[in-house]
Amino acid sequence: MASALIALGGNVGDVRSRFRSAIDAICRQAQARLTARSSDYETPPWGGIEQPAFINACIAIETALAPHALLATLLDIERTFGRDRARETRWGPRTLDLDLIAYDDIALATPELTLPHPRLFERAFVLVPLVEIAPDRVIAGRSPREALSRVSSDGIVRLPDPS
Ligand code: A4P
Ligand code: MG
Repeated sequence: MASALIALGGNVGDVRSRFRSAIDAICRQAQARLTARSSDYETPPWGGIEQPAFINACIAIETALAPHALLATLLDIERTFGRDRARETRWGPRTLDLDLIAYDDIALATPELTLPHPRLFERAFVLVPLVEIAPDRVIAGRSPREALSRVSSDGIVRLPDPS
């Protein structure tokens, strides 16, 4: 089994309940066991496009799938939950975004998949939930805790757990 970190994001519709269903789908379809789940966070939109706030979270799983198969499963689940890449703009609004942040210690750069995720260390909306579940995991020689200390997390709010 391999250990993978996945970032979840979305800003259209009921994102928090979609996260719950998507995490169930990941465990089923990726032959995976959930080993950690962060809180949900409300985060200001990143990327310079005016749009509603996002909800972001991170999970850790143990999976039997290889990296490309895991990515294909994540893209499939995005589609199941209403994502239509043909209609969206880069960094614009979306129902569900699933990014593979890290997979064991594997580093690779193929047209479909780059590991670790190339924009991870610039994004407080990924690092804040990641610090909650894996503060000291070494990813490309850095830890989420150290990386977060170098970016602004202004405006990021931890949401209470749903009752
Ligand atoms: N791809 C390559 N490597 C990976 C990887 N490690 N994980 C490829 C996932 N996908 C990977 O994905 C485009 C392609 O990247 C995939 O088909 C896959 O083959 P995408 O999700 O459509 O990415 P994108 O929108 O073109 O770019 P990027 O940088 O991944 O954007 P995001 O992460 O999708 O950004 N602000 C806040 N606060 N919170 C957010 O969640 N999200 C976005 C969207 C913008 N602003 C945000 C947020
Ligand atoms: Mg993505």
